[in-house]
Amino acid sequence: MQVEILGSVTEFKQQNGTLTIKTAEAEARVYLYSPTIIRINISKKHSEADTSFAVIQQLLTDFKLDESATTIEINTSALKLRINKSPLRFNFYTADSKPLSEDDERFGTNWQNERVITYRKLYADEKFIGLGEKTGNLNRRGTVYTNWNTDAVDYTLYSDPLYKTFPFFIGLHSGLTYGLFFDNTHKSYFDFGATTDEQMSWFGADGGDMNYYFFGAQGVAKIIEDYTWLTGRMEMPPLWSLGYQQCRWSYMSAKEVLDIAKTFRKKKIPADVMYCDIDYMEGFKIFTWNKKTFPDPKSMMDELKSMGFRLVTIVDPGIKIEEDYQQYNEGLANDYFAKYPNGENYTGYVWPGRCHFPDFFRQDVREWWGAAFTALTDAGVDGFWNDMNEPAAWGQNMPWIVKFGDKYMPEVRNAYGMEMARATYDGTRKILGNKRPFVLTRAAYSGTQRYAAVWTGDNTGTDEHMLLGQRLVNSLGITGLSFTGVDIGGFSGDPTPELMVRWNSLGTYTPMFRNHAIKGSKMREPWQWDKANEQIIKKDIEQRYKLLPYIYSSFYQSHTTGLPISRTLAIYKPFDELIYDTRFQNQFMFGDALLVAPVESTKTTTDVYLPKGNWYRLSSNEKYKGGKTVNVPSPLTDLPVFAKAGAIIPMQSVTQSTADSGDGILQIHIWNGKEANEFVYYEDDGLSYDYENGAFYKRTIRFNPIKKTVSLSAVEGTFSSRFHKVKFVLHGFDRVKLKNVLLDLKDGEMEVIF
Ligand code: MIG
Repeated sequence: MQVEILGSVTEFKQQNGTLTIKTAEAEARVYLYSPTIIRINISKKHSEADTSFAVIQQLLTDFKLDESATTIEINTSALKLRINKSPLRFNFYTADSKPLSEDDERFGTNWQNERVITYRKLYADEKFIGLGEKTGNLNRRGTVYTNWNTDAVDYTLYSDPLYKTFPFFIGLHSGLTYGLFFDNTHKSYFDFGATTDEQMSWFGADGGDMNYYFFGAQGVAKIIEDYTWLTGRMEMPPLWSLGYQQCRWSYMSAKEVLDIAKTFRKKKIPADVMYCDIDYMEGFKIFTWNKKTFPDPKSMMDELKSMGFRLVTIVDPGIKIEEDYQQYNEGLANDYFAKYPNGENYTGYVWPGRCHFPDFFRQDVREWWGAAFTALTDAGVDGFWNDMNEPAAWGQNMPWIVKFGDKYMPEVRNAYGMEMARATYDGTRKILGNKRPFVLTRAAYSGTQRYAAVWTGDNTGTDEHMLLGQRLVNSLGITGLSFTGVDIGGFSGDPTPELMVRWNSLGTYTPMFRNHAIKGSKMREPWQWDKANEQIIKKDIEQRYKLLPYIYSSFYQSHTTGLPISRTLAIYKPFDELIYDTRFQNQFMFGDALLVAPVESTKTTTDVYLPKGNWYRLSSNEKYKGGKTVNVPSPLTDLPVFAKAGAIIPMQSVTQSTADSGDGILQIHIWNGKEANEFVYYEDDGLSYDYENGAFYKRTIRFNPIKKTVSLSAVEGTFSSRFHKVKFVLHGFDRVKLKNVLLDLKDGEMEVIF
């Protein structure tokens, strides 16, 4: 094998927003997407098609070059790209010339046959965060990762790869931040200085182009904003999907589904969603119902709906090979399945037995797949769970000679799950008309946030997995995936009652709050854990429902800025060393105002690191001074959660589901602080796309400690709030007249002096 390292520039030209640079080995192209985003594409064989699964923005058609004898420079208001001509190297600086990220002078970009790698200089204090669903520590320095979407059955705390691919990371050094998105769906590799004598970090792939987007904004949040501008942001989720979700592999009959739903209502434990895992189908055939156990899906759905429940049903990609099965016949007749190069359909074994796999890379196949959901929507289902889309087949090794679209499996495997989620989303959105579908997917690639929520697959019922799960959720948030969850309780193994209780309390503060378990495990519903534990779990689920106005507004923030709901403290305090300490690395901000410290079920006290500033324990209003570690009680009844001084948190009274209209009182809770603060409150019908046409209710809540006021700006949007009164509740204020005031909610500006 030969190594070819990029040599010297032989010629370059700029045309239509593209700077093209030639060397004897390859051709590099440089494009500007915004003053903070520059794309580099280095290739031996440029494809004019230049498609991306992830990127939805267009390049800028004009930028200025500064040339010297040895360099070509692109200078924007925020960023300097200095291109060395001999040899060709790409070095990024801030506008005032501080190094952000530079090629390794010796090796830069190079090839070993088809494999393409870029080596970069490693800075002494450099840290790395990102890559989404990856095990290991928050700071990824000193570790290596591979992207190759995998059905990671029983994964451990160290397994890699898992189900998803997000080749995007953020580097932090010298008080500066940068981001890098390597948009390449081949099997890819990242080495954050693991085995390079602390000299280099590197990334590359088995094939394709060295195609990356460099982000030069300062601040982790700003980089996430830019990355999600480039790859898209989530839409507003259906409000019901933010309620409590009860899943299991599987509730075996309509009767069992209904019995569980009724028990929630009887026990007054709030819940919104029930699930049907694979056993609702006839012989695991996608888009069928088992006629014996689910004889009348429509009436089951009607009954669920009358109780305020929604249903999510699972679909896998594998289409059973069976004569007279509609999807098989149609797929065969229209040639919709993935193939070998000789034209034979690929066959793999999954739950239904021998299966063919839809070629989701084709528009016609996606449309066909999407239209088939009427089998579920006709009954009234509006949630769709996409499993096994790595794609998984028994043996876990789909031959590399299987073709999807015009590409072979190794080139596009990492995007298969995304394309399935896209087909599911587009199809069901069309069928449901103006109603928001809920799509959940296991496999994903960058940009999947446009179509679906994700969960972290088959975890295990241990304390270590609960903490790892939180890191996965926090890390997914860095890569644009805001709507995320883990199987609460752990998919495999039976959690102890203590762990189940603790994990549920963390579920309150997880973007998607879903309890799920493997076949054969003990039943997991909140009432399976003795009376005392049931009461704690109930309280935690109630807390989720109280917080829904805050959570929904936080989703709106994510929809508009890309900031996740669960935020690693690296977003908030990237240069605070202690947040990377393995004792504190699982901590996160849940929205703008709450800091959550996950803690093992076995610990009744725990150390928490509170960043600078003042904090209040949410459960007691006890005040803490930050900038240090504190030891706090952490009984099973009270997960350590802290409100930031100045926090503004809109809440409501407990409801039994999001369909329940509640008492009509919007509570605005404020925790005392020295600095003024504001929060954007957002509401809409929670169900339709009317918000895209102005049918929302939005207002800014302001807290001003100097003027001693809390105010609401005038309403923006045409939607009428479901609340008709507003209650201001003040915490941590000693000498004020009013701690609590109830007023009629008016559309115009409102202000209270306390
Ligand atoms: O081969 O549908 O990760 O959540 O319950 C296992 C059965 C297939 C794997 C999913 C899990 C789901 C299970 N599925």
